[in-house]
Amino acid sequence: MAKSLLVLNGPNLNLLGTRQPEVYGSTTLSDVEAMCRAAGERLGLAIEFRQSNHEGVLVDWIHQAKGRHSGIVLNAGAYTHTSIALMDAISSVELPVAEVHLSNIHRREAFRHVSYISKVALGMICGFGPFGYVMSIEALADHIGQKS
Ligand code: DHK
Repeated sequence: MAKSLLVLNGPNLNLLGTRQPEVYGSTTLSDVEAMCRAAGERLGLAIEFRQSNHEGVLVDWIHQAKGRHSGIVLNAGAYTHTSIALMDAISSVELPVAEVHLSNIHRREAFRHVSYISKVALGMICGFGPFGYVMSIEALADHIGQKS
């Protein structure tokens, strides 16, 4: 069976395309999903793509990823900067996590410079818009030894 990655999106990312386009661009979340699926196909990886506005739901999905997926691409939205629960969930499942942000969080408000996810992620990509998701998938594919 093909290896798979979970691509997980947090709060407000369902509004991509119309939400502050000057910050997040005009690409919709379904466009991002299509880009992820194309990258997965190219690399021989199945992609499960999800979004929730609820912290506990994201925690549940991270738990369920253990044994089902080989890694997680995570844009936790604003929970990036607040959620010890998400950080602990990632530590608990011991899966490689690629943290991604559309915007460059270090060019923005000081409260966005702190990431609880970065403390447990394999690495982080930010500031390259939706292409960051593709880079994250490639980075995880390389990490888990997946050859296309
Ligand atoms: C998305 C959000 O919703 C913000 O809360 C983060 C991140 C940045 C992004 O750039 O994708 O601060």
